[in-house]
Amino acid sequence: MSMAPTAEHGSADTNRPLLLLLLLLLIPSSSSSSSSSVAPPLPILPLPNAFQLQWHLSQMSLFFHFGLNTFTGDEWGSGHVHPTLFNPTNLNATQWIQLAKVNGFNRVILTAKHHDGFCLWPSQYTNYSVRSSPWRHGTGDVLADLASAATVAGVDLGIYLSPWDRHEHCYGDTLLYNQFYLAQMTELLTRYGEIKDVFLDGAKGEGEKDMSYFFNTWFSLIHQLQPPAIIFSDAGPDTRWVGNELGIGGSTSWSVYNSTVTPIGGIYNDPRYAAEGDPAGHEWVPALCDVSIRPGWFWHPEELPKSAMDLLEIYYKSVGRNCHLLLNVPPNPSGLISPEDVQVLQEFTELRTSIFSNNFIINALLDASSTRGGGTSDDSDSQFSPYNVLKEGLYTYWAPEEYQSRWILYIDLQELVSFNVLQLQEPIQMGQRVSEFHLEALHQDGVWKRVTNGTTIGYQRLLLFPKVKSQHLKLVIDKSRADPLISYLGIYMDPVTNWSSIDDDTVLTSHFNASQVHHIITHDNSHAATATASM
Ligand code: FUL
Repeated sequence: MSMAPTAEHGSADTNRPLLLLLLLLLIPSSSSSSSSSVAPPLPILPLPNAFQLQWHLSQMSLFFHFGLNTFTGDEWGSGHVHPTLFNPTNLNATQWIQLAKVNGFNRVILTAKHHDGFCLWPSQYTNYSVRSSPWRHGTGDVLADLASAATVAGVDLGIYLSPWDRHEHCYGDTLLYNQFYLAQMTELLTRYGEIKDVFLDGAKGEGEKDMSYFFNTWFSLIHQLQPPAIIFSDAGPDTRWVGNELGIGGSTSWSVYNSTVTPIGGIYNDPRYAAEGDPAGHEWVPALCDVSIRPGWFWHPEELPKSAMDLLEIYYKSVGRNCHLLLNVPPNPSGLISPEDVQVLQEFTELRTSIFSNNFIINALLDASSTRGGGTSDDSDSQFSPYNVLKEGLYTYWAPEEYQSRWILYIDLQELVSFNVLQLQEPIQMGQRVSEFHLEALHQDGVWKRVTNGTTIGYQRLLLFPKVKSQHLKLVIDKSRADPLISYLGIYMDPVTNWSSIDDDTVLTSHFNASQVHHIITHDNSHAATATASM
């Protein structure tokens, strides 16, 4: 009896090599030491946070300027127009939201309060609001309507709460007004579900009462009440103004930035810095391009929308330059977006779809000067394969081996193709890297010629150039803050846009309305302001 266990042990020992062999056969080959995964490269700081990443991915937002100005023809209301003028007969926020959704805008921002101080929600801190209007006998709430339409459609909601308030009597008293402003902000951020964007502009009329805004207190409270909210201002904290209201980003455009160089109010000292960003910056503060589809921000009967071609040009110069496009489409006095604006947006969408749904590179053969982890050109499944640039999304990308003297992607389109647009994307969750690149094409005379070149890529770069016909292309990264990573590459034909109008460099000067002067409040010194208030 005592021998039995030993005998059993003995037989297990005899079978061990066979068992090991079986085990080895059962373990997936990827976990064998010879082909284990290579870790991704180190991200390079600064990095976007999770909410900024979502914002980048959405690319475009719609802006709705609506309020008493819609009924008076003003752009900057005086703050003394009687609220009874606000009476949209047919307001339908679902129409606004559907328009956004079907045209590829999955975020919207409403002017909850513009400079005239009139509130589109029934604020308990003022009577100057929808509650004092005849609209729905004073029971209406534009923001509530928009919030429920947005929730149903899965569109993200944002608010614009103008710091400058021409109606509120405590405006000018730093302490009282900051308290008032934060009380209104709290209403907006606690009553309407998730708020994804808070838009703060710095406009203030010339000769207006001097006072300080406690920006740091505002930012802290906004992030406390709505952690996902992206706060826009001249200088962040989450996104920055590009410096013009034409929808034009810098042809060099870093999301990397130092907000201390152009603090709120300091943008006019260095508009180029605001547009271009700073590869040596320590913060992630990407640029936003705001522009109106019409000449004014509010709807006026005598004004017409831009054309779809104009919008496409703006798209190349904003979304195509690593910026987010915030396009204003103002509802009319009936409370609807006008048919001519609806038509233009539809044509704009059709243009984008017709150009960008046909990527000529989709069946190309790809190779690279090197691939991280040493994958070969025909190993299209390797983790950092050049073939990753065909897959949408930021998390699949081509990475070269470390310590290389050149970084090149080779593209064989497998047939002669005519094209005039290059699209590039970096996996920005790893930091923004590329600072110089160019594209070459092999011409029929057997000579490689430069097709186009650029500086930054970032979330997305679109370059338009004179039409080229070729089968073989080379994307060469000439300079980069760290090993370059490319997550998407597109080659398209745009038969409608004039490349020279896109190539034209940015208008880097600030854009003023001739009759009004932007005066930006420059101070955010809570202690000083408290002291002033108590004097
Ligand atoms: C500016 C304002 O003065 C305009 O009226 C508009 O709202 C624009 C988006 O911001 O600062």
